[in-house]
Amino acid sequence: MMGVAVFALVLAACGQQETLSDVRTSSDVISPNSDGVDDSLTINYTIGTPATISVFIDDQAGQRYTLRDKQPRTPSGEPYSLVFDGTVQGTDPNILQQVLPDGSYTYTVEATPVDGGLTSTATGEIVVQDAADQPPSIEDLSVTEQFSPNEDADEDVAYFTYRLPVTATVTINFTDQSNTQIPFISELAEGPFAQSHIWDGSRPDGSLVSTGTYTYTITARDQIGNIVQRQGQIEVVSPGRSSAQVTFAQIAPVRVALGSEITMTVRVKNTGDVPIKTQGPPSGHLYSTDDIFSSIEDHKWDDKGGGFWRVALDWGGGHGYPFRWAMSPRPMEQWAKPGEWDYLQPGEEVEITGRVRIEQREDRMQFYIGLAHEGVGYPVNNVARTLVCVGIPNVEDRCPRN
Ligand SMILES: [Ca+2]
Ligand SMILES: [Ca+2]
Repeated sequence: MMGVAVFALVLAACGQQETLSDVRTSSDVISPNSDGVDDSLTINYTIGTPATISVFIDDQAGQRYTLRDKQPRTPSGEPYSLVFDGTVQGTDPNILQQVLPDGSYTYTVEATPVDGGLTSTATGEIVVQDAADQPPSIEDLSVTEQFSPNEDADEDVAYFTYRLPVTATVTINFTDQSNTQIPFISELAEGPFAQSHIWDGSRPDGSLVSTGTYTYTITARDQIGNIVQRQGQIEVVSPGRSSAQVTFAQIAPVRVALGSEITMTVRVKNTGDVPIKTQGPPSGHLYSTDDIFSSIEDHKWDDKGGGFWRVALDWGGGHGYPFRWAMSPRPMEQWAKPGEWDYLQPGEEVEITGRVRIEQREDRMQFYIGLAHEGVGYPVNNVARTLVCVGIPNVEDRCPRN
């Protein structure tokens, strides 16, 4: 049913165009719940002289919500039409936009002639019912306060965890101290359950942010039109990328008897700008070809993910570098964390030896060296390929001489 407004001021002068006339709504009732029925209405008005218009919604307790604020309008025979979907600017700083709760409301249209005449005002009633006024609040929010994205396997990422009560579209941005915005999560539809995101300190182009304090803003918008946000601070400390190069690599000898050892000698240099974290076993450790790094010493040296580097040796392909050694020349008792891990500092170059006892009954084995950046990949791969002949008499002719 159409609603017709009451005019507080009616210009009676004959022949003069009324500043504001024909104020009416397309319906008396709105049910903003996205069910396709009465989800919005229009507030229509006609302007007869150049004017600025303001439109307000007042609830019964006197709280006023502004829909339009002193916007210029030119006179027109056609009515202006304002679509009202039941949402207004939130009264809480963390609620950017909210659906009005059920109840009776007064709407007001004010038109003030640009030439300074009297303001013309019209009011009417609308009823909000079956409103979906529950905002998509960001609950149980937990955000890492400080992290150091420098690939040393120590607090390298920041975690965002929260819970949404309803399905919502989520955006997360960071702003730095000069107010530059860094997008992180853009318009992601998320369901009503626990959510988590991991930030590694990089911008969308992959470059790392610099040291400093960043403000995060999480915005959640439901399909009805409720929009909430949460903000906080996150501190980035010592960001950097790790990198290392092999400067020398050798595998010897190239002819061995079954049951004897080969030795890998590798010089490796930290060519990045952050310390590299490395774990064992230590330089000099002896493997058997039946071993794998992850299972020796009761799994003590298993891949821990998250950025440890090691010198690695493989043979024949497809084994995923079963033999690995720490990139530290120091005995384990002298490591940064004694017996567990050590650092290779930026610019530091060290020599690592690794030993493997040949117990596979292969006559010829192709060994090669790499650097394993665990959880990331093999930044150095397949270097110093060396054919090692295992002393089985009938292949003597096909093997190189030492
Ligand atoms: Ca509806
Ligand atoms: Ca770190």
